[in-house]
Amino acid sequence: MELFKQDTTTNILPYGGEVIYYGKVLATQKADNYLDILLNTIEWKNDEAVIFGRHIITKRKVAWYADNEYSYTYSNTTKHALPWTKELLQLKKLTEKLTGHQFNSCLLNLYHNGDEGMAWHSDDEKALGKDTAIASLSFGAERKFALKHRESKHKEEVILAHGSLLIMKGATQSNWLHCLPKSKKIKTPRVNLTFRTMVSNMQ
Ligand SMILES: O=C(O)CCC(=O)C(=O)O
Repeated sequence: MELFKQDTTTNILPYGGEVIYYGKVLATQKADNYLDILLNTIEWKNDEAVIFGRHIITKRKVAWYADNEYSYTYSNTTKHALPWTKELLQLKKLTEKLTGHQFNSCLLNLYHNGDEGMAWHSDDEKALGKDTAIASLSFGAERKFALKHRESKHKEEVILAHGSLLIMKGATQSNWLHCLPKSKKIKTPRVNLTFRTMVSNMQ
């Protein structure tokens, strides 16, 4: 597999966590091929959440794959993991090789266009353990990814390219929120894979 060599040592956070953006780790043609396969083979479903007693169904679609048939609860709804597809396993191995971290699950997001995004949050559910590493592979439309410190409100931004890799680790989830802002300019889809390590609440 063709890989791009990047300087992987630069932390884009000034303090309180570690976020490394590797840039493009897959050649464009390879990334195009994965995007096509992911759009067509993943069991995409609209995401659901119960917020202040209201049942919300997002336009953004999600899917959840893992080593075992884990169940995972966030936003007061429970998701059940599907077994890895061939391509997801290939991408998990690539991510593990480049980051040096191991993962046992992947939450995927499909944003059909820039009308869909993700609000400020941190991935601090109990099932993920405290401050575990989360690696994010991006395919399709380039989108801005923003981080905001919980106390100082300091912000950092990075544009996530097609075929790129980013990792959040250290105390990032404890100290920083992240989001994917909406943008009227984006007319094409983006698929994001976040590789995670579940440590509890698995059934
Ligand atoms: O799509 C992205 O890059 C962000 C995804 C995200 O924030 C998450 O899955 O927690």
